[in-house]
Amino acid sequence: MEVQRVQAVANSLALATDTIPAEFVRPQQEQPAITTFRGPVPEIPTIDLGDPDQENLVRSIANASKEWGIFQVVNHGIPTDVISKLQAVGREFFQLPQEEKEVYARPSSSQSIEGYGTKLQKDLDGKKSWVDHLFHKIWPQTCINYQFWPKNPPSYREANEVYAKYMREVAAKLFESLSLGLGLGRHVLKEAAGGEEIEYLLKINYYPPCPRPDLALGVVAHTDLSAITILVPNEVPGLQVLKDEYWIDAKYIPNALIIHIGDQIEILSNGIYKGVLHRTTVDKEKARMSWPVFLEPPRECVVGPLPQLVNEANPPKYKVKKFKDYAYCKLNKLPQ
Ligand SMILES: O=C(O)CCC(=O)C(=O)O
Repeated sequence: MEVQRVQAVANSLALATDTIPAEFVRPQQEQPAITTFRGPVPEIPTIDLGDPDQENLVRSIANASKEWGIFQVVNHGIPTDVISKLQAVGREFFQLPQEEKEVYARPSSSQSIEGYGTKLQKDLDGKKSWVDHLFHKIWPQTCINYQFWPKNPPSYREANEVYAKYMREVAAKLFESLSLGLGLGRHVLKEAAGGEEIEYLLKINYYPPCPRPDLALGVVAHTDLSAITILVPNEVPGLQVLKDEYWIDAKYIPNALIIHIGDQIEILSNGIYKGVLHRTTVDKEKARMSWPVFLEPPRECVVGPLPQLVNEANPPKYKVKKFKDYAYCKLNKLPQ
């Protein structure tokens, strides 16, 4: 079956058009023009990861994860040129002719999410999202399938390997602070999420310019399946988070990383930390891109509320289950 890519749909629309195919028009209760909050709003916290005051850093990360489930980090230690190269090679991949990108298409028979693609299922209401993507794992080495790493541009592999190396240090620091913020030992949370076997799944989102950004959505509202997600955006804003029932825009901060608390940290912390509900809007003139890395427990890892955080006054709020079973239910929209 030939899958139509959103990038091809966008290219086929006449330049001056102000319509999009009906399957991309979201129902009114989701349309960004109607549902985005346009008043004074509190800002997603920005945290200095280089803060020498360790207690302050832990407190800031814990508070942001309790109140927001999302924060931006600056002074994270990843050099600017490492991030720029990651972005440049991803951008070049999406600029390749369609048939070159299709070489990396996710095989329809595949059990894995890896590869170039477009969300195949329509939503329950029959609607589609204005975004294409490329998924591949970047760590640990034993999980990597280079079949899905573009060979063009030739520096794609090196740029991703260098980014993965630096990004792992950021991940380690986040896990430690989150663990200390729960009053636990610094290694507890990372070990519970799979330790050295945690899988780092990179996704590149490509949101083509859209003639009706008021009606369409990129990625629809969801929380992440991951433990933590570490995201690099390009300069085109579009990420929105639900805070106190309002959809609010995330500010673009050059060179900052956006950290999402995912479902697995919410579960391990027995709901003390919150997985953030988020979605993306698209732009009329510019392509938006983002590079989330989902830090996921290995498939067989059993995840449930940490016993240290559960007692009579705080009974477990979540089931204990293997990550693969949690993922299956989530992806198939089944109750957990
Ligand atoms: O593009 C973004 O900022 C968010 C992407 C996202 O939420 C996703 O790919 O799951």
